[in-house]
Amino acid sequence: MGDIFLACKITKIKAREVLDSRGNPTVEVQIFSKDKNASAIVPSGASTGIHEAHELRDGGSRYMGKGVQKALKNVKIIEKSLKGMDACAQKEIDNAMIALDNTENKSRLGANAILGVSMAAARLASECKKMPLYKHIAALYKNKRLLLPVPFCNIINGGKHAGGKLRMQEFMVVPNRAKSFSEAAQLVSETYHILKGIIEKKYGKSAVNVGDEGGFAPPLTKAEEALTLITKAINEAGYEKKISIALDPAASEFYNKNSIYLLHKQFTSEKLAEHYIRLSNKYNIISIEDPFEQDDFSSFSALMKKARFQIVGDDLLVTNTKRIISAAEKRLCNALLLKVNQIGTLTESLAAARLSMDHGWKVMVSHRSGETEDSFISDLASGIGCGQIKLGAPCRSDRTSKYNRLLRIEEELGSKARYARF
Ligand code: 2PG
Ligand code: MG
Repeated sequence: MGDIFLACKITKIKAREVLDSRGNPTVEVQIFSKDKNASAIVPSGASTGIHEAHELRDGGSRYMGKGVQKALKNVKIIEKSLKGMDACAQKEIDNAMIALDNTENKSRLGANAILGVSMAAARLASECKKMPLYKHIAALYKNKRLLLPVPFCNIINGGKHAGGKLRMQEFMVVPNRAKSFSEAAQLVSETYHILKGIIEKKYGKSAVNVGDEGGFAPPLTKAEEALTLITKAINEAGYEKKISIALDPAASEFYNKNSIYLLHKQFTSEKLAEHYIRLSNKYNIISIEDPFEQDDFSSFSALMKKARFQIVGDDLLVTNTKRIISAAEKRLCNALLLKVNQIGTLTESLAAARLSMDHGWKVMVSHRSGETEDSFISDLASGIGCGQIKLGAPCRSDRTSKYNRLLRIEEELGSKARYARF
């Protein structure tokens, strides 16, 4: 035990500015022990919830104001208080940063500075313990049941992630009846390519350019059009018994202050709820995320009473235990979307997952629209055994890095690998 402690002692923390999948700067943190080092890169959202932890950007003209030099300086401040600590002591590390920041939303040091350190520490700890990251996370979470998650794969991009008129943000295929993660990846990839052919035939070559999460962004206006295309692709692929559909409308983005939701036409929240139910009956939709604006609680609670699909809270919950407690009391949803950068530390992310599971909710680990080659979330989802992960399309390295990491985890687990069911 003493040896492990010595090997995991943090000797240096370095941070650098690197680029994310949209070409914007983000924070990479590298943590060193005597003879090892590990890095992590922080993702970034576009349709961010107003209650998320603070992402510190420099302002000014450099990188159109999006530089992260201030966050890098703050990593230096963090380094002073973490040097000498054990990288395996995730809770102590994260609590020390939370105390140092001492704000409600991590606005002093920046959630991007703090999260980079938190994730890199977990990786260094896993190196020191000579175990894969997912096993280290499973140990932190006290989970004995490793599980390859069902991927929620966003193959038509709308809203803020694409340039068209389609206001709902994400149209996902869910291979929930595959037998393994590798089969799931195959089903999704084939369906994606068949969808490409269908879109190209109908709308021309430029319609298969992709949005921020690797999904296609054809010139559509209504959700129904996207759902019809996807259903056609699933059927042509012959996977109607193995693949379902999920949506993330990201409704905070098309809500106006007069309580109106602006899709291809105006919807009151009651009409929008009816719209979701109709779509779910017609198209085999099993999950809808953020169906309403982040503080439109009464609409969430009304839909929960009627819906048979899973209702996921993203902007609604922002991976924040306070919002989870209040949403559970009010029965606003039945699943947490877990995004590490919404809250800013691994420890708090794990607490959010635990609390949600204790309430009988499902947990879906999620990427951000601004991603990198870092596949941390694949280990996170497998380690906590939550059974669901939201990825983009099986296209572009920022997205496929997560698929590929899950394929490797499955291979590594061999006969012990188990794929979740939905
Ligand atoms: C979402 C995410 C990820 P963003 O709304 O769920 O798909 O988008 O990272 O832009 O918030
Ligand atoms: Mg969302």
